[in-house]
Amino acid sequence: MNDFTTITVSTEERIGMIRLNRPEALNALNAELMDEVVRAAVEFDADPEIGAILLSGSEKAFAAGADIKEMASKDFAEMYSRDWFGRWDEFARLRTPVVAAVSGYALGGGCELAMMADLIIAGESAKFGQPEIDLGVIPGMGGSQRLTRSVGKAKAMDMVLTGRHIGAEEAERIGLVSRVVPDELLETEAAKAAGTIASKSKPAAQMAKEAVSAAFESPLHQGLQFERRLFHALFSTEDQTEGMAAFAEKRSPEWKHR
Ligand code: CO8
Repeated sequence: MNDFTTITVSTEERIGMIRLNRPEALNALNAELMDEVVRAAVEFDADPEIGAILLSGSEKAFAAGADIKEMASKDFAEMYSRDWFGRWDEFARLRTPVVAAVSGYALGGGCELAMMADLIIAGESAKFGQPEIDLGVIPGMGGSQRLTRSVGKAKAMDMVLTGRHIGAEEAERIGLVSRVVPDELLETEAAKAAGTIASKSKPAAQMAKEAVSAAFESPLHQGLQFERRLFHALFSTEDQTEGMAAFAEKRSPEWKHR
């Protein structure tokens, strides 16, 4: 996993780290970057030694959107027949929990990519927005759907129709991000959160992600039924026995499945 040109990839303990690295374009998402991020993430997802994936950008930009220069001359037939950017769905379907560390601009596709992560940890400088309207288009990587489910109609309409950027504090207030931390602590705090997730029982963490994700995609009664079935299923794992025994014995659990 080292033949990448638009990202850098590394591992630290049980965390798979992917850093967007196109500084000349503020990490704008082009087709090559999408292929590389998806390839690296899918490899981490299949690696039993990895318990969480950490996605980050640079100090100035997580990602300033889809690459406008790459898209500008395309026509409908090409966008449609190549299902432009459809591969991001593979990233959204990862089973390993994903933490996004966002500082600077997370605009358009950058905001949408962050929203594919399970936790967004933002530095105080983070700016989120869906400014596609100013390019004569609309969000195309989930902005009208995931954003609306996360923050509700009022704020989603405001962002998608006006294109205004919101700061980290507002993003946390409306439920778009999980936590805001000082910029200088972003990397450490995001790695700490990813490390905490990676230290849990892996089947429990994967099922927790699956269950919360189901709330996004199904009616309440189906989501509740799905959650309950997953909960039942976890009683077939050694980690359930160990976790509950450790609680009763007032000690830390030793997970068998990580
Ligand atoms: N695409 C391509 N290049 C970009 C992008 C981008 N999205 N953003 C910045 N760049 C480039 C600039 O062109 C510039 O390059 P150069 O030096 O060669 O001129 C370099 O990055 C630095 O940018 P700026 O000089 O503009 O930096 P500033 O600090 O002045 O401004 C901003 C930073 C405000 C972030 C500004 O760059 C900007 O407004 N960028 C565009 C933001 C935007 O509109 N994003 C939405 C793009 S559309 C989208 O994301 C749709 C997603 C869905 C696609 C789904 C398809 C199915």
